[in-house]
Amino acid sequence: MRIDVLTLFPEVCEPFFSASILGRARQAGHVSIACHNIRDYSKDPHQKVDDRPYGGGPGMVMTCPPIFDAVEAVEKLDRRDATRILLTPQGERLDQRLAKELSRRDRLLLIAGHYEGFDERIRLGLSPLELSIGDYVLSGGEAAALVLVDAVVRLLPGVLGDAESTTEESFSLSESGSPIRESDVETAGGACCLEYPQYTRPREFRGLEVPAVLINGDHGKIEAWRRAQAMERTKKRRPDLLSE
Ligand code: 6GU
Repeated sequence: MRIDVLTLFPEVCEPFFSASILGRARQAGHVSIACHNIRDYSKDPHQKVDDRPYGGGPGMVMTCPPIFDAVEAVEKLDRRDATRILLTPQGERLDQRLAKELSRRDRLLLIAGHYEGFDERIRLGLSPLELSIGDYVLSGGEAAALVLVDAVVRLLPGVLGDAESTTEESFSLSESGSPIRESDVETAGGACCLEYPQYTRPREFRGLEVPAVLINGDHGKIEAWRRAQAMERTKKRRPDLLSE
């Protein structure tokens, strides 16, 4: 997969893409990620990329020319067709199902804006998917772009080792695309979504003991305990996931 990110802050994005699992995925060649500064495509003498809204009102609006020029120039860097994605709080909410779907594309082109919004003709002319990462307002799309890239790249084949496998974790997807744990798919009634509680050494910390069932080595009992804990936790914290 190839991912290009158009942003006013490439220096903020780049270190995130170089660390940890993403950095390893790039080095191993599972994904190539490039950040591009939208300002480099501004033909304004002061490299402006925003302007005041027609009709008045507060704030500034991202202008069309630098974004169109950046999209067209960056798309030419590779022959594969890019799925264009505009990060905006008005977009469809990103979830695990959507991340999985995006992980099957050859190429993503992310556009992260700042200021009060985008000139509407960016939507009309570039026909991007519009994605949001949740119902709150960020001061720019960069943090959302980082979230999206992380969620997608870790789903690419070979990126996670066995130890980090995605099949047991919260929101792992079954074949049907519903957010249930694969390990719970056979026990249809016991489908649930949030992770069970985890413990590691030491066995006792400030008076808090590791549950005895985890130490006894009875894997059947451990499995049953984890299933019950996960169900209880999901009921309490995210009943919406069980009603789906
Ligand atoms: Cl994608 N952008 C901004 N500015 N705020 C957001 C968002 C995106 N997703 C949630 N809040």
